[in-house]
Amino acid sequence: MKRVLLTGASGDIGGRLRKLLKPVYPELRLSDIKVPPDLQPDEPFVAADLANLAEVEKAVAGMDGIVHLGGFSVEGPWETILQSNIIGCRNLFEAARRQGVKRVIFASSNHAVGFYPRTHRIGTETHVRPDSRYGVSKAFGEAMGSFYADKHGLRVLCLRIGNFGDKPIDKRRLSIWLKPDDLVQLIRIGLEHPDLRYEIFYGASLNERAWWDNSRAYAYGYRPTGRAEDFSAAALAAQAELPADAVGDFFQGGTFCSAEFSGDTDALWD
Ligand code: 15L
Repeated sequence: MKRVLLTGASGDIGGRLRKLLKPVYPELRLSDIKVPPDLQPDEPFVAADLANLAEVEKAVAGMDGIVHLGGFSVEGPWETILQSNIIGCRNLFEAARRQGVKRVIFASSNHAVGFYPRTHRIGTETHVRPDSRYGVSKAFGEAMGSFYADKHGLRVLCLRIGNFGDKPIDKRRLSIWLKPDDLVQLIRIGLEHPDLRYEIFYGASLNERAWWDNSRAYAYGYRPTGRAEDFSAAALAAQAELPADAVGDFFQGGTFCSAEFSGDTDALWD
């Protein structure tokens, strides 16, 4: 796996990841709708609007593998989600098929399953429970990956990313934190493991408070190094400063669940 494309290279995760992936994949190509402000001379860049299939095909041409971070990365208006994450995701997979790409890593999100209560431990074989239009688009991306894997033989890994960063920043993030180095490890499994055809893994580090059964990732050799509990005192102190949120504190997706919530809070189900 030599020629790898990173979409969403100008985003928060993409901006960090491109520097971590470059030593592993020296021919790394970057793409986004806008140029990263600190683009280096040794970083090939192809601008592409994900909603434009012809542009996406140009970005994808000649690549062996794709790490697809591109799209809208939080909740947004339906029209925005539709263009970036539904049409954009379809274009990415279709461009990959047309251009003979072998593998795609799809950046899914914990928000595809955010309406599971925190009392539940879930794996990846249970049905999705999106907590937002954004979460619905991530569930769609997982389905697209499965379809292109079964129908066209593309190898696909979907990563339900928790919260990416140097440390967990509050109580919820103690359960879902993903250390940058651990994301690189997961991506390498997705791009290189010979047995991988279609899988969903959780993008989470070694979190004692995890709500997720990530045994599929472990079966492929994932050995995370980030220990969320090393940061628990600071994360819990930060949590104490946040307002209580009856819905958000009950479900795994946090504020993505409580935003626009108009259900029955007396009947929160378990
Ligand atoms: C996500 O999927 C978002 O992209 C990120 O901004 C965070 O909100 C993260 O989930 C989270 O749940 O903390």
